[in-house]
Amino acid sequence: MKSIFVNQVGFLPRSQKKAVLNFQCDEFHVLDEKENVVFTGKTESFGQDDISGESTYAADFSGLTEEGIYRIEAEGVKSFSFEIADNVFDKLKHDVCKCFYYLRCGHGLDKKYAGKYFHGPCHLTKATVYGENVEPVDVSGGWHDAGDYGRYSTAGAVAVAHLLYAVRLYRNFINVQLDIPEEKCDKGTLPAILSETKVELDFLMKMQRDDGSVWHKVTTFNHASFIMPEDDKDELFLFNVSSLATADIAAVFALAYLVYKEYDIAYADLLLQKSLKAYQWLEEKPEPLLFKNAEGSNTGEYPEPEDYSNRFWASCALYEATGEKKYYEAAVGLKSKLLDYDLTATDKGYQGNVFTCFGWADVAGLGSLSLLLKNENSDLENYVRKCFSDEADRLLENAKLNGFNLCMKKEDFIWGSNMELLKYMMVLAVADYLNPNDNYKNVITSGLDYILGCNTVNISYVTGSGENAFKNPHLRPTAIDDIAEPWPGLVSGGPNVGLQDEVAMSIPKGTAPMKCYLDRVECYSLNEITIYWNSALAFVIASFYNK
Ligand code: G3I
Ligand code: 9MR
Ligand code: ZN
Repeated sequence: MKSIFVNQVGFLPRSQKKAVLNFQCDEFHVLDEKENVVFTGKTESFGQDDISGESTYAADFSGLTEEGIYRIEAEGVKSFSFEIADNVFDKLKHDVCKCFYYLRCGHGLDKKYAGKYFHGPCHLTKATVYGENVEPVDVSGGWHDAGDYGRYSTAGAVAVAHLLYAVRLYRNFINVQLDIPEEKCDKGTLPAILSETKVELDFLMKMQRDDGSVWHKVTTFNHASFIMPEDDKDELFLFNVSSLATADIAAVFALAYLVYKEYDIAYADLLLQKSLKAYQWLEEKPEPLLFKNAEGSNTGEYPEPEDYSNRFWASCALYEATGEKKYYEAAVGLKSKLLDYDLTATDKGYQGNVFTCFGWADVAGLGSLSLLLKNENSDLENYVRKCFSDEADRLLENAKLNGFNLCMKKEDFIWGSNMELLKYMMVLAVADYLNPNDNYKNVITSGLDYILGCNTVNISYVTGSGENAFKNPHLRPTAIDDIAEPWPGLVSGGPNVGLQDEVAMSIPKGTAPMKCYLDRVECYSLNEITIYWNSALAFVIASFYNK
């Protein structure tokens, strides 16, 4: 079928603007709302690539800078509409951040703030410490992880970190308005985004044991069936502590200390104290304590093969927070371990430079951000600066290999491929922060174009953003709440060649990576949502507000 793929939200007036066609044409036109031709251009043929499986033709209309709502037309084929405006991403920014509120666990969602998506209190019972004969523990609160109702420490720490590093690097991001309860009652105390991250930080504090270690997760023994959160009454379990969770919590609390101390010194001090306690536990237990699901339990595992990147992040974050040399030295030691691992491991969960990784497992990139923010010209800081510029160069090269100017390769189309892309866009944003460069900006723009509809399934991967946005996330409440559309701002996991659920398996093997996607509620391996996919997009959008 002849199609024109375009970002269905739109473009900033001065940014690169392009659509991608899968057919040849003499000329393409940009039409305004009254169907007047406001721009005419010729396409550039790329040929076929191995991620889209299509012959592609790029239609560049960067020269159109006037604000308005438009479509692309060529040979009678029309694209979905898009906007050019200075505030084109304002709604997206709001929606993507508001999702954390909708995912809150505990006291329920109020109609006043959640509208028709309100629900009753959930998961307030105390959790049984799995395999131990001790008193059950109150770990209420925080955010549901995803389409399931689990709450996982490493995933939560990383999502909070994306948001807090965004606040630190891109100061304007702090002004995002969210219409959440705290924005009304704490006005003047905390900016809304920090009220929202505090919800998760408060929960993560409860996940820490008295000895400083941190439980890996709290979930029911098996995933709930498709029921509302308030109806999920199964026993909650706190599963084993891990050095992964303990290190991530040490890191994110140290980071949060630096952010919250401007607003609430008592809360910031508490965060630092708990961070130090977690770190002390890690010092006393230098061997990795990894995580495996308890026999028979099927909730998210978030397994990692080593804990070096987690310990590296913790050391860098505490170094930034305290200035104590011992943390810097620990980070230098962990740098060597990470390099050895990078050279020898066969089960690496990342492509590219390990010191620029921002995922739920590989978190050394977050440590690198703490070093960059320390900004004292140390050897390690200069080393990670170079890592960002090397990795950004690799990504610019990737973008030349397909017709979408997309910095992904076929290996990146795994479960949560949209996050693989968003992590790369974060790297490019950091590289651009360090050394502003239009090439970085253009590849970030192409990445956002892809997320918002410039892809071969012609779908925007953010609910409520774009004429043809996905509508059927694997998300328990929206699957059963009788409301036609999910709330806006959710990021889909996206195409995955692994086809790891039953309905995904209906996609023929060998289908082009970009097309391995279905907007089906059953497809947890293609169409789930999670907090750390939303937070990664929030970081990227924040980078656009760097004024
Ligand atoms: O590390 C390997 C890499 O070496 C290999 O080349 C590549 C291709 O096969 O796979 C990589 O592993 C992938 C791994 O993520 C690390 O990225 C696995 O295939 C992939 O199955 C795994 O997916 C994770 C999924 O859980 C299953 O474990 C997703 O990243 C992760 O986001 C997702 O998380 C779930 C939680 O468990 C439960 N809550 C919902 C959440 C989102 O779906
Ligand atoms: O709904 C679950 C989703 O959140 C997880 O990412 C996924 C992998 O852990 O598992 C989903 O639950 C499925 C379960 O694993 C197998 N039975 C079907 C469940 C979804 O309907
Ligand atoms: Zn809940």
